[in-house]
Amino acid sequence: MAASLLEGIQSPEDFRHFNLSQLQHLAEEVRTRIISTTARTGGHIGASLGAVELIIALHYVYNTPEDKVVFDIGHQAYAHKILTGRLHQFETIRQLRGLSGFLKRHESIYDVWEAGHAATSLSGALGMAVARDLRHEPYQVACVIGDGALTAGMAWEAMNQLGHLQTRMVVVVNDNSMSIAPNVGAFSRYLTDLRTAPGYLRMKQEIEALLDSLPVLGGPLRRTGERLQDLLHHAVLPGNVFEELGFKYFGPVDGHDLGSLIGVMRSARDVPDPVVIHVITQKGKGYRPAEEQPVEFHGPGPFEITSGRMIKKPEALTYSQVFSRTLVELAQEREDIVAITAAMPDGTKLDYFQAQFPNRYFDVGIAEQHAATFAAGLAMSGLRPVFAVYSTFLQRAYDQVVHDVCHQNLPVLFAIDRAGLVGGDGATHQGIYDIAFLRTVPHIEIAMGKDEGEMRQLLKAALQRPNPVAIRYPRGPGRGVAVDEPIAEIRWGKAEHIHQGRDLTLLALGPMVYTALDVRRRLQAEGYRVGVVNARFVKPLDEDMLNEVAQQSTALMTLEEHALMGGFGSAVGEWLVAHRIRIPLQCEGLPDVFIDHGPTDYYLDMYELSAEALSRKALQWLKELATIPPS
Ligand SMILES: Cc1ncc(C[n+]2csc(CCOP(=O)(O)OP(=O)(O)O)c2C)c(N)n1
Repeated sequence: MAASLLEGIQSPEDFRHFNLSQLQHLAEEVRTRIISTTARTGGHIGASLGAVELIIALHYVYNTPEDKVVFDIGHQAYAHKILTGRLHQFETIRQLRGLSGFLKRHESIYDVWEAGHAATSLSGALGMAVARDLRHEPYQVACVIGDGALTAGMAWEAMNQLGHLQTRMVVVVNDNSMSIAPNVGAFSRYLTDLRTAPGYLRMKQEIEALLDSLPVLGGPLRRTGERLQDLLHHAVLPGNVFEELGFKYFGPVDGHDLGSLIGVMRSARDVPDPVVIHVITQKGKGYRPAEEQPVEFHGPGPFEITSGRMIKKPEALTYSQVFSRTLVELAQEREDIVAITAAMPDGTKLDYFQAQFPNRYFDVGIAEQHAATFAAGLAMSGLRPVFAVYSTFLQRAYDQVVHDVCHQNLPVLFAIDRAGLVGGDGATHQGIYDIAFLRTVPHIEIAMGKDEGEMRQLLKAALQRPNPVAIRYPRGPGRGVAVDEPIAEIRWGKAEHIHQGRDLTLLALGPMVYTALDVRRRLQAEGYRVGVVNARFVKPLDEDMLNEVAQQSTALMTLEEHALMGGFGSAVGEWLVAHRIRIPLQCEGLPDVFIDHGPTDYYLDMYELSAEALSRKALQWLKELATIPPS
């Protein structure tokens, strides 16, 4: 085994003098490191293995960090982390206080842009390139965007402006024909055509060489000559969307052939106009299990390297699994139910629904905005669309929820997956804002069951409502309650008053109900009489229940795994104020900060939402209340 080149790399400067074979050796070492680390930590291995050569070539050709390389999402950039001084921290990736799974400006000066959501790179990079020009600065700007992210409207909003401004910037399209699942849509098909068109590249080069060889005209005839060249170009070459939009198109180039990549990148770098480099890569490249099962290896947990088997402890069905099974059950009885995902068939488990009802299932690509408005159109025309979407990604479709769904009061069901803390993906993916941003919008109703069984009941009931509804549920396994029985009816808008209590009533949302029951046990042991309400509904609030507990109890405490500001507790507080009900209220939830990656339990503890911390706080508060004379 040759000596390690990787160990000597502190920054890209250290390999800019390498020859091709050294670079290839480096790529292999980086690849091995990604595999051995993610096998232990889990993470975005597939995309990262596919982008190893691409990242080496970028840092080789560009003078980073002076030149800016912007990565879309950032999940594919593990090689970038390893090569920019983070090799020895790499094993901490996605772990508490370790490296983020995405790019972070505080981690490295080479991370010039932070993301987690798709298709922001082009707009961010264009902003940098325009600022550079206005400030007369010399650096180059390149961005890397996947074919999946190019299904997002936002990418095309940026392409539109870039093609118009003709700003100097390089757009690397990292085309592996995969989103998380196989990429979908007409544009994806177009990219496939572009890279597989037989002889297209050769023909293109020959025709361009021919046109270039035409005599250069001088003076007033020059412009006419150029236009004639343009016309001929368009007349004889099959249209290329990028060129039509004003980009110079380089490619397709093999994204695992470092020599070709570097050659093409150098040529592209020296073009003073916007450029697209179309790079063909393979997801999971170099690790057989990830090449063969790209969906499973998009972002797996820990796995066994030799077999590629996932190291998973047997757990209860996940909320997503129960959601999809329930939807199938309901769809068997109701032909009007249709399901939508924005590029997350595996994550939302709608792939199961797809298998049963292929014609009633739509993967719209990474296009949450379109998905919401598409659902509005379906609902307008007699169907019952269910848009299964992670809480964090619904953020992108806010105006569509407000303007198209809620304003027209259409019966769209938003099945909000990953509501609450999400763990390893961290700050950009926490599902802790949706109540706040949905609750203010007229017509929509919002509910969350205490477990997967209640989620089933809420889903069924929601599909009978005449208006938009959001049903939230958390990431990961449910509590293992029975989900095979027929779905029981639930009274819409009604909370479940589990225990009554004179001293304090805990109003809990979602699985926090179980925490509340634990808190109650602890406080009862201290001699307090504590009530527990499973709130279920954030909107409408169960006003009868609120009136009742306000009369029965001395104090109220709300519990939720959501931002405190604007959440369920805020709703309760607003209601009490509006009804001039004077009762001590304490709201428990998440603070006004972005919460990083790390185990959910750790953050629940840190933000005092564990049963232990809540009991401590409640005890303290009850003691304080006892010393305050009644007003
Ligand atoms: C707005 C948004 N929706 C969904 C996702 C979830 N997601 C993460 S990676 C990914 C696929 C991206 O595909 P592509 O851009 O081709 O990159 P690749 O993983 O193939 O390198 C998706 C859908 C996201 N990050 N952002």
